[in-house]
Amino acid sequence: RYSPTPGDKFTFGLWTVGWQGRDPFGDATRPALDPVESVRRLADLGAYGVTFHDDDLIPFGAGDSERESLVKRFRQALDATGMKVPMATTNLFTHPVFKDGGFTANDRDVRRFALRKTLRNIDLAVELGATTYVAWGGREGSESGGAKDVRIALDRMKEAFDLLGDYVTEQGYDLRFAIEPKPNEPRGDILLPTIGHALAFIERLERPELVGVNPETGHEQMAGLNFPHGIAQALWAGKLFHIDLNGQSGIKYDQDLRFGAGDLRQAFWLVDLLETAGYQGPRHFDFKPVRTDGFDGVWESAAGCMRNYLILKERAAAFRADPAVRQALRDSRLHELAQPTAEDGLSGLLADRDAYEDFDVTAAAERSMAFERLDQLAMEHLLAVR
Ligand code: 3MF
Ligand code: MG
Ligand code: MG
Ligand code: MG
Repeated sequence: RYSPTPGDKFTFGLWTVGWQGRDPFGDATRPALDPVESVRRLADLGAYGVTFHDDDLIPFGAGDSERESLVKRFRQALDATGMKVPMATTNLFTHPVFKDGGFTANDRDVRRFALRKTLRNIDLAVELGATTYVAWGGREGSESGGAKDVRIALDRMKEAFDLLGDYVTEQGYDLRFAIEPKPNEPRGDILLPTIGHALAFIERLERPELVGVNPETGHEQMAGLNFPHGIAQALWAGKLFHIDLNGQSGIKYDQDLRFGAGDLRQAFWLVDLLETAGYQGPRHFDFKPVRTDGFDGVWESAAGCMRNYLILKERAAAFRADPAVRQALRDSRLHELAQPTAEDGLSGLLADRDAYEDFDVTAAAERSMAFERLDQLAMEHLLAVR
């Protein structure tokens, strides 16, 4: 029970279990982890695949022969375990050259380098079978008002995604991009800070069909937003290409707790949403095993992410199947929300005296929405007491 299998499509970034515990105030608390070891351990735990930044696999600045042999070893581990690489991404934030950004650095040379670094890793991503390429612009932003002309920076951001879209189209790659929004950290303010900003940006691109979003639980919650609501809008727009699942307790630094920690209620509604909306993509965990723990905690928390997802999936299904919940949903008139407001059209609406002239506003105002009963039932299913 609650044991993951590859069919659950759970994936992990190499940088998650591989995080050594370095933070702004402290050094590493764990030794480096060999990507091959991560692949093996995650396969043993029941994961479907792994994802990586170019630099997670091949150290920044490595020569061609080192690169080749590292990729070969990695590919052998994938073949031996059956693990997949559904997504890859570029590190445009660690090296000091990216201190003012990659695609929107004021320094043009840096922007050209960032694009070339990305294009190079796209080739590898496709070779390894990835169909999604994530772009988190962690350094695209500023700490002060005059340092970035945001309108011009967005022109440069658009230019970058248009070029990337040209490249995959010219190469005939089956690869789509997913922008990962984040409000701040490491920059004071980051461009495309939320799901909504990213969705609006995408529609201005030359090939909007190639670009969607990769929202992360904690990133939206750092902005005080409701993650399931943001995911629902991304689904509604047909743009949920990928997702970063983790845990966050309120508006503070990016905690990257294991999935299920932090805001448990939002985690419940999120799993309910993903499972009922028919989301087919990987359930990707982008978390950091707490730096207080050794490797015991690393593998414990990786297993915990998957286990918690499966527990919540079971709880959400029990909630949906409960006849009392079905009645409560009717009492709360969710079925009415699903009806068009004016299927009779504008003329029908204008001619309908019941809609306005004869409408009993007082009676309608007095009808209870009965939401408290519904939410109590959800809580009791979440706590497994029903
Ligand atoms: C930072 C992140 C990133 C992105 C990663 C994938 C290092 O807060 O979430 O993780 O997820 O770059 O694109
Ligand atoms: Mg993050
Ligand atoms: Mg995070
Ligand atoms: Mg992330």
